[in-house]
Amino acid sequence: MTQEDNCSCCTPERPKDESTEVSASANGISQIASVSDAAAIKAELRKNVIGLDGGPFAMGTNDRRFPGDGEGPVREVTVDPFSIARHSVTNRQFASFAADTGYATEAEKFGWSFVFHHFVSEEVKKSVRSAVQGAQWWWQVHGADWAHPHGPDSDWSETPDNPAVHISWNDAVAFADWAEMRLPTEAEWEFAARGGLDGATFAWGEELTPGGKHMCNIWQGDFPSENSLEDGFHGTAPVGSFPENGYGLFDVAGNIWEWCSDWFSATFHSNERRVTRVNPAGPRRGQSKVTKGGSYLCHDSYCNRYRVGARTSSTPDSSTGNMGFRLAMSQ
Ligand SMILES: [Ca+2]
Ligand SMILES: [Cu+2]
Repeated sequence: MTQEDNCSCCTPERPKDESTEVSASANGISQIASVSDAAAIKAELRKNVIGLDGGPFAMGTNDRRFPGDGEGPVREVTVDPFSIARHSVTNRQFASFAADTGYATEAEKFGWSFVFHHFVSEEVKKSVRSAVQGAQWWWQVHGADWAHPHGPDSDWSETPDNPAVHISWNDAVAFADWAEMRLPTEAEWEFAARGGLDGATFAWGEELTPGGKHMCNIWQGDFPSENSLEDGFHGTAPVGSFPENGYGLFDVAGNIWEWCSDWFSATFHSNERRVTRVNPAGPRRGQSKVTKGGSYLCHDSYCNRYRVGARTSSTPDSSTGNMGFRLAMSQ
């Protein structure tokens, strides 16, 4: 498996020639007994949002470390009022959707997803045949999907309040449709994540660990071999484990990458005359979708994309153990 994308450290993509296997699915469905009923979860999702007034803000950064990401230039962008979830969709919430609809995610249809090597059990290791070139810590694990986040011998119900992962962009949209909500645009996501701080590096200010306090779930130690766990978490943390930002949003930095609705381009937004700065929604078409926030695998030594203006992307059918989503609504 090859991986030419320059941010494969963050989120590898599904190969283009991949064909779907017979669904190994139905695994999520077996959990019906312990799953809350759909109407209650939908009500919970719509209730657990923050209404924001929108307005102008400075979007992006002029950081030059990842030129292929197109973080810059910093530009004034205006968004209309909208509402956004305080935290990403959890395993418990996704289980309710899967049980209610019988929806099979793309990881289930393809029969595999990317799992970080530390989380694969000795037993499952024996069946792993492939890792991502240039990002050997990402293993192709058969039977890994949202319901089996570390592979077939793991189960979502062990971590019900952790963010649902191995969710492709297409899966996230299907969930949003079910909830009668939507994905945020990148501009909305970043407006909300900034929490009212103007042009700050992080969602809480300029210092990564103010007063020595960990503000998000990222990697400490030597990536990708040794995680010293100073923030308390190796993989995903339950949503809301770290302080909320100025608008009351949790985990906008680290934990998991979150999908936005926009197609990704590194340059589209830089042409002031040709693109709108009011409610921008990205290019009309593209190859990959924007993701924001960074994940539990980000470490300053190779990837500090937990900065609030950072971004990367992945193809809409890709899934990994560090990608999920949060929902938004128009007002
Ligand atoms: Ca961590
Ligand atoms: Cu990263």
